[in-house]
Amino acid sequence: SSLIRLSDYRAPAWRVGKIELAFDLGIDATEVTSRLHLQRDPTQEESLRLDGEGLELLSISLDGHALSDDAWRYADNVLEVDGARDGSVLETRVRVQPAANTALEGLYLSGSREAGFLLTQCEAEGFRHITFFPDRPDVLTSYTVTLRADRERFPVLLAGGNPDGSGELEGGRHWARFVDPHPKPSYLFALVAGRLQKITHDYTTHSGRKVQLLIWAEPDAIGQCGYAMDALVRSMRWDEDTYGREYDLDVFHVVATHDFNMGAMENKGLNIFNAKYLLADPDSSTDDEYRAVEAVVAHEYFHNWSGNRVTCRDWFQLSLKEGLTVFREQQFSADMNSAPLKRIEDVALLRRAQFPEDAGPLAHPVRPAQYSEINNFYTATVYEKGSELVRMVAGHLGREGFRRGMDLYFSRNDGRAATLEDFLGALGEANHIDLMPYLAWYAQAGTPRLTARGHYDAAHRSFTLTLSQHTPPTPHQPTKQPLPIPVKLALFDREGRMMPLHVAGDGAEASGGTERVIVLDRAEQSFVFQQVASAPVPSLLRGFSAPVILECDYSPEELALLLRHDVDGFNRWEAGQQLAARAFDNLRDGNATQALDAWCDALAALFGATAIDDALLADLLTPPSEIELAERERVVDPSHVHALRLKLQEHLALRIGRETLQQRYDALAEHTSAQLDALSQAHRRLKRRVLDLMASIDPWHAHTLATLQYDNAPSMTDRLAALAVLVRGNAAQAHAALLHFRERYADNPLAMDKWFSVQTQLPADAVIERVQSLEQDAAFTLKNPNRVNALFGAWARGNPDGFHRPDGTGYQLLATRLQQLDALNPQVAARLATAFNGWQRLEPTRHAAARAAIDALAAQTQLSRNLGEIVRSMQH
Ligand code: DPP
Ligand code: ZN
Repeated sequence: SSLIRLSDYRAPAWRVGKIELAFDLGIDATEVTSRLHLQRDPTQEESLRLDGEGLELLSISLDGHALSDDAWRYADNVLEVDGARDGSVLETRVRVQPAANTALEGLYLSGSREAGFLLTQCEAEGFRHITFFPDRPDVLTSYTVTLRADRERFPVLLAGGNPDGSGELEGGRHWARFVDPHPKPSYLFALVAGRLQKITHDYTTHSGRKVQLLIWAEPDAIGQCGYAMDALVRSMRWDEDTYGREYDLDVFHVVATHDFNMGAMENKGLNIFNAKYLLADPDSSTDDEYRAVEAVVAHEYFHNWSGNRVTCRDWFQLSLKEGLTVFREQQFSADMNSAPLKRIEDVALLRRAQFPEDAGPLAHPVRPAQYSEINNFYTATVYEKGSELVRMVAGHLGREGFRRGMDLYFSRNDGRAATLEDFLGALGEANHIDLMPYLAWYAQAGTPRLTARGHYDAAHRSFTLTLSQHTPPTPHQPTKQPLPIPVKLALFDREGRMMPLHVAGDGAEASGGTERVIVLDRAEQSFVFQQVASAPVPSLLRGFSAPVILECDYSPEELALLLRHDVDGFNRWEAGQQLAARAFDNLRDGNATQALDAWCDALAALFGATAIDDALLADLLTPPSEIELAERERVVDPSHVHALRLKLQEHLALRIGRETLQQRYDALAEHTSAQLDALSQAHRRLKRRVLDLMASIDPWHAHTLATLQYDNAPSMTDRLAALAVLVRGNAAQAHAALLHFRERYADNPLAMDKWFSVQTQLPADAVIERVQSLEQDAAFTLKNPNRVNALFGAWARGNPDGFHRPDGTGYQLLATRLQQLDALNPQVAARLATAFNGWQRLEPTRHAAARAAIDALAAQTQLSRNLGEIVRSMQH
């Protein structure tokens, strides 16, 4: 079959020590000449085999002699060549067609034929769309790249590495050469050519290396790159301070494009960004988008060490670079902003995106055992759960121990293609700890359920905490083993004070603190705490110390106590989330209001408190998302979940009170700055939340306020928040505001994406019709991934009630578009198709409709490997 398996890994029989690449660039046709300096593994017999897809072969020669036709074969995207020896030089010339490349993989055109520019995307397997090569990450090669093009049409020529000369050619053409001193895998190759403008910054590393930083964008966007430059400089300094890692070339280029399948790409010395994660200004970007730019700039920069200097042996190890780099990015963002708010955001994302993935037909381990299409494994599991695994290990080692381990990991694996065993091995060895038990986390899919039961023995003043774990079966993994689960905990007394901890069997010196980590590493285990003066309320999994689902039979009063008193912002939020989920159950079952009352009372009290940060308060006032709430249901009716969540907010708003909400809104509305400081952002965040709550009890009044807020908004954050309230409430004023927005931002693609996506938040009975009319809009195109996600992604993922229509019209519309999209861009189609995830647990009517749509899609014979793999997995 076409399945690729981890267990089949073999070291490459042929390597390429050096490659000389030359491009004669053109929009319709580009010619690529490649000279591969081959190295043969003497222990393997295999003939030379090179990957290549969609290449028009113009010539091929070995060691200076044209190859006769019987000396090479091309089949199934593999070129096999006879007669190569260790030290041979293979030269190929091929032609590719950038403007016809709608898959945005390999060399392609971004923007229009007249004004656009050429660029490449190679991860994971795009390089084989550019030239013949052993396109696998464990082949590390030194690159010399020469670009030749018309000077007027392509004034800027960039490739990874250091500049190594440039000059004029005949006929108005010019050339530029780049040499990368660091051997790298082919997925990190990049070039860019076109009419771009730049901003620059001179940076000096701690050790004194001078680096020129250059951010490039099209002329209309170059004014929005300043924030990214600032974030880049802070990222570079942070990696020096925190991990002792410096940049290693003379130049660092970053380029923005509106046509990109992913968020951004860490190509060596030439990062390429989806404009969404690079451009920012207050008039068109929200606070959340600013933070996303900061995080992604940091993420791609951090890859220079975790990914580029130390790369992956094979794609099964993808989380080696992605999980680690997400973790480093999260640490950076926590240091730059508020650590508890960042943790809340990350855990909320994990629950919204990764837990459902781990619970559905697409569940896979952080290190998958097999795949058909690697691009389908750039998932929340590999990235976000992968980061949680690194966080557990880092927590185990402590700050200094982790740094010691990372130093050893980087130095030992520098210039190598490594594995997760290399990673855990180095971290463990530097600390004389065996971390290999954590490998089980990488191999096992599914989210573990952690059950906690407490028993207080008043006579002995002891508290026994019994923890047990269970991971439900996932596709291809019916049985599960116990995992090491670090549980950070504290005990609170009934006045909300933390109690000193004395664990039975502890050395005396470990006793007495108020917080500690215990590790559950079998199916069930009990931990006894002594000298406990009264029956405690345990605060478990503090900081979300392991990516598990905690089941603990707290009473509503106990959760409310933690919500009021926990000193840790994250855990306070967590107690509120658990309480809100119980409140949701109250509303669903209609037989009790204890949790609902406790949740509303506790939040109403906190609403009046002055000591609490506005941004944290805004998060506390937000119940779990509809997706998270649906995850708790055995059978899901998305309309019911939506209605109950609205009810929950209505109860909360009524409990806080109209007057109180209005006063708070008025006070917050007095701050009208567009500044980005933490306090201003916190004001805007709480203002949005308060307006939402007001809309739940008094829509007419809230729409009046929202219209005013829209008209006077000094920033996109306020403007978009107001617009969202109008659209979600299907307010009469929404129409005029949308018209105004469209006119104002017609020339700004990223703002127009928001115009599309906000409208997908219409109430369920109106939204499909709107999606269909938006598809007809002149500004809509299936060829632009951001636009596709802004419309179809925002609708299918962000409005479950509006997507999961009982009559199946939502499923049919999405399935039809997926098929059209697949013919243009398989990667984007496959990612969008994952919006069907969770369909198996839908109530019978929707279940049947979803099944019919998925089966019809699966029956199509033309599906790409990308979409085909997702749809087939979805069926099982
Ligand atoms: N490697 C990229 C990133 O996650 C994704 N293609 O940074
Ligand atoms: Zn990454």
